[in-house]
Amino acid sequence: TELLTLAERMPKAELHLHLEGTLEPEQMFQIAKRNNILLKYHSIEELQAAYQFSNLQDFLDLYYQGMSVLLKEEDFYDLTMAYLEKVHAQNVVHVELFFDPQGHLARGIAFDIQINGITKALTEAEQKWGMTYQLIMSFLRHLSEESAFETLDLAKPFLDKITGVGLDSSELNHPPEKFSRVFQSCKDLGLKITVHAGEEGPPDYVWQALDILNVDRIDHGNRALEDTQLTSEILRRRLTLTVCPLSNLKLCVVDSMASHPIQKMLQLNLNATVNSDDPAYFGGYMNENYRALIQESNLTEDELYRLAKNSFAGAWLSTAQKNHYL
Ligand code: ES4
Ligand code: ZN
Repeated sequence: TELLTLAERMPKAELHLHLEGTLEPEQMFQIAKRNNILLKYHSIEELQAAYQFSNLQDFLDLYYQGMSVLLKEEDFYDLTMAYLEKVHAQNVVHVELFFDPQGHLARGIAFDIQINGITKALTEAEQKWGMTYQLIMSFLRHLSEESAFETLDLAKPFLDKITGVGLDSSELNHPPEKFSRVFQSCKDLGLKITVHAGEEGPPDYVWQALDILNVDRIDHGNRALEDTQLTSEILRRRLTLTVCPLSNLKLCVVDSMASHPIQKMLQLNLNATVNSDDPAYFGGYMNENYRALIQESNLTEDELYRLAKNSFAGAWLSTAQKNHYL
């Protein structure tokens, strides 16, 4: 319980968070109602009962349905602010959040509606609490290279608000190399790169993230541990892994929290961090992720500190801002 208190109180950065994955059932129904959208589920209980996933795709099917209630700038603002309030109360002082513009563009929601609502909440949190942030635009990997390029074009007027780009959605059969040209263009525009790799996909997809996309960070990376040369290369490049314990449990990436590889990652000296991924769907925010790890493993005080330190070290902040936190 001392470790629990330490984990809750220590300042932390969250580096792997999908904004659309913070949509709590209550808020989903509230926004659906004001937008006159009829949900497939008739009650919060009925919706929550569907939150049982055997794999990533099971979850994604619900995730795309859920986000379909988001129509107006105000919806994006309210969603973002609700998340920021929750993690501010958990001593998260820096956030780097993903949004999935293609998930909204497909429904006719313009890029400026999305990004203006999100950015309004982020700047308010900065003014109110001194919270710092970065915004990451993520491409949906089940869609085409052409669609990713179109999305990048739409983002160009807003690049002052976007620090980096990501790659998420269905990993299997959509390897990083599918988007090599898109990420080269992103790099040419000065954007940072992080991609989901090794969540369900094989070590080869993590190799592609490194050698073809030249990523600045890896999201998940669990399966990199299957290849010792790969872990050596991640270590050599000092790349941060944004690990998501409750997500891994819910999506059956791990069999149990006790068998979660994050402690192994730390023992290998990898820069692992704790993150919530899609907290409204996976059973908790930052502190609940730390709690689950502490309760189910023998994580030490030193390891907890390292996890928090790694979160700032891996953040896309200037050296001066990092030193402030470190
Ligand atoms: C995601 Cl957990 C996860 N994996 C891949 N893509 C995603 N999008 C939102 N959550
Ligand atoms: Zn994710």
